[in-house]
Amino acid sequence: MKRALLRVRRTVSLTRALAAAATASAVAVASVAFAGPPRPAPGHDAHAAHAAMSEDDMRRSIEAWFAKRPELRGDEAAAMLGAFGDTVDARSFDFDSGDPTSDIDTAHVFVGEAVLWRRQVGIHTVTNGEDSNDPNAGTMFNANLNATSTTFAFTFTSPGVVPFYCVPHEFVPMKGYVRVRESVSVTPVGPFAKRVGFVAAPAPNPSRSGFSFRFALRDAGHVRGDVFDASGRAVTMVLDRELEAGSFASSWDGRRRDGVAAEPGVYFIRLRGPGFDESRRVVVGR
Ligand SMILES: [Cu+2]
Repeated sequence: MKRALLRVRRTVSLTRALAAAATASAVAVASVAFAGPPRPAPGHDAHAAHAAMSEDDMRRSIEAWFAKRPELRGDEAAAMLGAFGDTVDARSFDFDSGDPTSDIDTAHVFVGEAVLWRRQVGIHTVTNGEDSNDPNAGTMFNANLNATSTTFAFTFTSPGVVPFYCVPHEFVPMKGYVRVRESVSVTPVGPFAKRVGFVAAPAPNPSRSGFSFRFALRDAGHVRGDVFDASGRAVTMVLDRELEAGSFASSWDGRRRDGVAAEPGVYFIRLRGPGFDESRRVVVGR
């Protein structure tokens, strides 16, 4: 959310705020029919409506919600042990996953990865669903985010788009999406070769449409493949799983974590497993 909006919000009169509340409700009800990202944010007057909502009002709306749908924190303990595919910050009136162009952000993970929500300020919930009219609201996860519960993590196990929102701020709207993609497949192609790690360089190279490569494990273990750009920034993850000893084929489709094609340029595919940690240079062509 743009900072300027917060400033505007503080100057709006109560009368205007109440009018905006009515508009915001209408917008929220109308929007139920349109599932899936990305959608333009409704009128920013909705923020004004929430200037009129006291902290007690918010607490009451959260309590009423949890009386209807119990808190559901999911497999947080397990998620805490792993790396997070993406993080979402809960700010005053929005969820921010780092997209500066939109008030309604999308977090990106692969199947098996967790999203970590972090409370920056305020009292919120992290509730799955488009809004409280969604029959599935709060059935997958439904967690408090406040001064005592400052983080929430959830591991996504199937591909798709999962909407989420904040109960006391649903009409702002304070919401977002998690897009869950299948990680690139790994295919066993034979017994262990002469060496571990890369056994066939990424090809074709350069390429505009992705790179295939082969690797081998002498011992069973965890293999992680990541793609970095020339300046060392992580671009995406290509594999992250337990494998038996043997030879395998895998690939990078030339896309970033968010599914957008990587810019032309130099990248490195880094492969880490039992007894190896090596990188191969690839060029995404124009
Ligand atoms: Cu909120």
